[in-house]
Amino acid sequence: FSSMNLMADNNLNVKAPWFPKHASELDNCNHLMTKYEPDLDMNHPGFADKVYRQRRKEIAEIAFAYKYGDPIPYIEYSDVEVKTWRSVFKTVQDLAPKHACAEYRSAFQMLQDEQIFVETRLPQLQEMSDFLRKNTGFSLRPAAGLLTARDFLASLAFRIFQSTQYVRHVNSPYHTPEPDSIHELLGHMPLLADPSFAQFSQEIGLASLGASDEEIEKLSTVYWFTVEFGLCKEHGQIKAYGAGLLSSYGELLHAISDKCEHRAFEPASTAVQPYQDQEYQPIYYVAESFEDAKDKFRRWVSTMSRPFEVRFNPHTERVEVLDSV
Ligand code: TIH
Ligand code: FE2
Repeated sequence: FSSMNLMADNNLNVKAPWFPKHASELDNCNHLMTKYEPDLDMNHPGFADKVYRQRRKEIAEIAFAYKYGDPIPYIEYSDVEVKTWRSVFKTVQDLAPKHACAEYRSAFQMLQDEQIFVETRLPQLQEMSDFLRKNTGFSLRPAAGLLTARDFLASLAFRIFQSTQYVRHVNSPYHTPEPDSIHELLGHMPLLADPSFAQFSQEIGLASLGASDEEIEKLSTVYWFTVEFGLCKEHGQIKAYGAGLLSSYGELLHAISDKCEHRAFEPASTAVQPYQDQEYQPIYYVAESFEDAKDKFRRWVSTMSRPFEVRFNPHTERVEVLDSV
């Protein structure tokens, strides 16, 4: 370590909240939000379904036990789970050619060519992780449910995506307010295989390390309106790149209808736009392109107050901290 790093570390203790410096420290970044869980929320479609709740517990245990470096445990999905997957998969196959951005379509095709995306079974997180690693260096860890924004964003800094592994309830295949493996697989994974998008995701993560609570709130709002619900232009047409749109037949059709508002993506204003996560969004932000969204995002991040810079070293999977004052 250089003395500069040591100094930065000392300063950080007083100036910034703790954050992981190595990918293995993500073992401590798995705090859950207790929102919209089948055990706690009477409106959850699984609330009255004992079998479903038991299944959710089983799969959550796997995520809690997971440690850095472990292979991701294989899940034997039930017939009901595969049925849910199949019905969502088919709608995506129908809608994507017309409404998904080019980067999504091309990764989707690769996933089909490699037989990872097939109608008859859910992809396993481990095979998906291997696929991503080959394409962009991203990899996956299992998550038990919706994580706090700070923990979730921190993992992106290491090109690691924390992914749920359970399946939404069979009674609500076309929209669920909580993340599930179908959302992760069909919504997030194709774009994490795209180099430009992977870079954008990692930059949001890097910006979050050691940020204040207010800044985390802003970054997660930007994440929400881009990675989750973003639209972009392609040859003058509006296409979806947000994972929450691509995994939800219901919301995708809503987002391109005239029942919602489209605004130009502008990080400073997007970051302070309140949002809810129970229903379809009333407002969507439209980027000119990923590259343009990245440029604008970078310029905006550089106005943040953090008194140090971070740099990811892919050889060591370590984040290096550089004092910039
Ligand atoms: N609403 C999405 C779906 O039904 O697939 C899932 C989520 C997107 C964002 C948060 S949860
Ligand atoms: Fe998501």
